[in-house]
Formats: sequence, C-alpha cells, structure tokens
Amino acid sequence: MKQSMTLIPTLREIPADAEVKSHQLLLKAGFMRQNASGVYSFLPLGKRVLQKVENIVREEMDGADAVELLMPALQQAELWQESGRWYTYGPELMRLRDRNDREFALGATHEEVITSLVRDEVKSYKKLPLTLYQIQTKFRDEKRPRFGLLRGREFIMKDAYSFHSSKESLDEVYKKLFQAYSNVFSRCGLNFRAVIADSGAMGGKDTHEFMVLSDIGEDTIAYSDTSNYAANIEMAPIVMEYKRSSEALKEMDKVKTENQKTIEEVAGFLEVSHENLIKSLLFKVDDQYVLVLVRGDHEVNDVKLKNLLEAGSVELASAEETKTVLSCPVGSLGPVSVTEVRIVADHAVEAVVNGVCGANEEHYHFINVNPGRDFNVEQYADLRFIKEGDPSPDGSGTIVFAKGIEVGHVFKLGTRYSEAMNATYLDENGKSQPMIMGCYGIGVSRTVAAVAEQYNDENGLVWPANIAPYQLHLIAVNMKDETQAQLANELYKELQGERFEILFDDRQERPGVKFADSDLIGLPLRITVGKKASEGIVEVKVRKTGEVTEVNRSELAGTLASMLKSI
Ligand code: 9G3
Repeated sequence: MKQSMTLIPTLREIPADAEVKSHQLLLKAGFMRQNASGVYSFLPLGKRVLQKVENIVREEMDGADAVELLMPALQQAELWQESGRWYTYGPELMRLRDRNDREFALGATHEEVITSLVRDEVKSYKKLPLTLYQIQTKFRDEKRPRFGLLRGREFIMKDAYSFHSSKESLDEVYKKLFQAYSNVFSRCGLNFRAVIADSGAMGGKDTHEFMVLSDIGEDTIAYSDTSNYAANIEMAPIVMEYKRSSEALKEMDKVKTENQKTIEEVAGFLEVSHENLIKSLLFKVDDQYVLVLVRGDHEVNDVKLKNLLEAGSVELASAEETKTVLSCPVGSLGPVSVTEVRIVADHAVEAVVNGVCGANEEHYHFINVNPGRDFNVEQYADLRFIKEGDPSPDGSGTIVFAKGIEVGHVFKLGTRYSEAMNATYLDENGKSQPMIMGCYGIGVSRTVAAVAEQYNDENGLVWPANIAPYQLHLIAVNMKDETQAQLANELYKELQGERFEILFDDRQERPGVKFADSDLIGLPLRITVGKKASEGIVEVKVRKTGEVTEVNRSELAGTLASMLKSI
C-alpha cells in the first residue's frame, strides 16, 4: 500500500484526554479515532491489526472444533424476558424500540440468542457436543468508558457457546478452549496469566479469566510467588488457620473515644493492634441489611459476601442508612446487642480475644470484647480479601499482587440458560434433558489495545510481527531524487511480488517526518532507500532493537524473510 493512497493521520501532539499509553499511541499514530465517548472508528492501520487478531482467534477456535456463525446485534426483548435478564440488567443494557414500538436490546452478549437458536435446531444427544462462535460488535453502556479500546461502549468480542449432554463433555471442551485461548494470547505476544475467577451472576461454577499483566489493569490478580497459582483477588480463597491467643478473657468495658473515628485513630488511642480490632460494616444485601464483621487489618470481599448469601445485589450501606437502621454513626458500629440485622463474620474474627469494637454509641468503643461471649454471629465464613503475604491457597508460596487487563473469560454455565429457556434434548433413553452449556469470550478490540500497551517505546508503537498492520515500511529519503524514487518503486513491486505486506511511504515529505511517523506506526522492519541507491544498497532497520544493517537489493527478500522469523 502506498501512503499517498491511504489514511494514516498521525498527530504531532498526544491527545490531552488520553490517559494511558495504548490510547495515546493508537490515536497519535492514526490507528483509530473517537466518534463518541467509548465509541471508536478503526482507521485503516487499526482495522488491519484488528483483522490479524481476529484471524488468529479464528484459527485457534476452528482448531478447537468450534464452528463460526454470526448472530444479530438486534435482540428481541422477549428472549431477555425469558432468561429474566431483561429485568436484572440496568442502564448498561442498551435498549431501543423499532418502528412498531417493539422493544429490543443491542447485544451486550448472546446467551439468550444462541440458546433460543439451538433450542429450535438441536433435539437429539447425537448432535452434541456443539460449539458455536462469532466475532461481532457488542454494546454495553458503561458508566465510565475510559482508556480508549480498553473499556468502550461498542467493542468487538469473540463469543463462543458450547452445548453438552454431560459434564464430562463440557469439561473436555472447556479444556480445549482454555488451551486455544492460551495459544491466541501467546501468538499475540502477550504476557498473560489464566486466573481463577468468580462466576458472579453467570451461574456456573468453574471459570477462568485471561489477564494481561499491566499496571493500568483494572483487575487485581493474587498469585503465588513460587507456584503457578493465580486468582482474581475477588475469588482468591483464604486457607489459613487463625491462632487464638491463650490470654484469659477479661471483663468487657466501655471507653470514651471522643475524637477517634477511623480504625487507625481508635487503634492508636487504645494502643491495640489492628488484629485485635473488630471492624463492622453494614451492607444492603438485596432488600435486607446485614452487619459484616472483619478483623481490623482485613477488608470485606463483597463478591464473597454476595456468593455466600446468594444475593442479586450487595452494596455497602450509606452513612445515613446506617444511622437509620442501627441508630449510630458508622465510626461507632459494633455487633454487641445488635438484633435488628443479621450478623455474619469472617473466620479471623472468631479468633479475636479481648478485642475492641464500636459500642453502637457515638464516641464509645467496647474493649475486652470476646465473640461468643459478648456477641453472636449467625455464620462465620471466608469473607475477606486475600492480602499480599498471605499463604497461597494451593499451599505453596505466598501471595503477591499484580494488576491485569481481562482479555478473555471462560465459564462453565451449567443449565442456567437452558432451563430458563427450555433448551432440551432427548437423551439416549428418549428422556428430555436440559443442555449443559459453557460460554467463552475474548475481547478482540481490547486485545489490540493490550498489545499496544505492552509493545511501545519512547518513539511510538512496536508491533509484534504476528499482528503488525504491515510487515515492512519502505521509505525513500528523497522521492525527488530520480535514482532513489526508481529503486524504491522497483523494490515496492518486487517485495509485493514476494508476498510481503508492505507500506510504502511515497509522500513528498521531509525525511525527518517520514522517519518519525515510521517509528510511531511501529512496523517491524523499515527499508530505507537513500544515498547508496545508486549502488543498489538499502538500509534495513529492526524497529524493536533499532539495529540497522546495509543489504544489497539482490539479497533483500531473503534477508527480510529470515529477519521476520526471528523477531
Ligand atoms: C449485559 C450487560 C453486560 C454484561 C452482560 C450482560 C458481562 C453479561 C457476562 C458475559 C458472560 C459471557 C459470552 C462470552 C463470554 C462472557 N457484562 N456479562 O452477561 F446485558 Cl449490559 O458476557 N458472555
């Protein structure tokens, strides 16, 4: 492709509202442009990278015996009413009415559509297992779109759905797709981890997220410093025993804590360690209130709380709500003689001896509080976030945190949708059974941004050869110089003939501008036709290392081919 024929509007300045590298560079290098908040156009270079990622996804999905189809983005409300999700999703689900005033959703995901399709077309166990996938635009009206393609409101997802007549069959396909996902992200050159994730509202049990390690990731991964254990921090279970001190139980007493509100202040004033404090937080769980207790040095894990109570929604109660429900300010909350709400506690609380907690009276705390003697807990459970330094749940090593960008997510759904939507098959005994399902997503446009996030330097993008928009960037230092222009045009034709993907900067621009744009766009190899054109000698520069070699035009194709294999 000649640059005089395409559209690569590089910018001199970094756009002000772009906060992260990938967002800045994809805009600056002319790969994409924003249309609206969280809504982007892929310009020609961006589209080519997207295409490369999609092709890798297709190859790996087809290699795992999945079959591609294409479902509509316009989804009838009736389907979402059947699954119940029409009522449980809020403003994030984009809804519209057609000319006959019929209601539709713009597809945020396709469990309902695919289940209704398979329900109608598959009746016998002989047709199972069946794994279908699509690569398609999704719509989710994010409250705070940000970081460019990393959190958009319209994005490209590969979503796959598998249907089974047994759990073993689901496990088999899950494993195959798990491997396919690892292949996809490895081939994209990404440094990723598969982490145990929380299935959340998706129902099924087993689920993993594929996380690209990045400081700007929104998710926190808890991983072992010695084994390959890795889990989303929301999910990581605590597997440690809490030792209870052998000191004698003391008389509970109420003390004035005039100006101490926070855990820090109370601990400092009463000279107790955080491990000896009991923190009480009031949560609104669906339509009831629950008092949750954790040790002073721990934090409540709302996802574990939600899963324990099998709740639809879990929200920390506001200060006003707390005042209304327990008639005391948040800073003085405690479990002693609380009867208005349920009390659940993290296991660590059970081992507190002669602890401190709020006295449910402003400016007062209790000391020498002992669970079981001074207050009751309806249920002890693992309700806290894992911390760095905690023992790894798999028993080897200790936990370290890292930030991650979720680029893939695989779920074992079970029969959550097939039962809700009556997607059944006749088993070998002619008995009607609900299909067992799995679902598997890759954020394709998000993957493009994740690669840009991991592959850049002070001069711009540095694409891995596998997914670069083109393999070669051909530049003539001076297109007005007859010899240079002629050699450049000849090489352009020759290398295209050799099936290289080549971008030819044939613009009448100053060399400095061309070289700066070339570094910014980040193609793997640059061929410069310059003053040695008359000797048939060109320069080849590796973008990643900056290494430059002079090559005679007669060896150019062979040299380029071997260089592309090794970068
Ligand atoms: C919605 C909206 C947002 C959503 C969903 C539904 C996330 C929703 C979870 C999934 C699960 C899997 C198939 C591919 C892999 C992921 N955000 N999820 O279901 F209506 Cl507005 O999408 N779906």
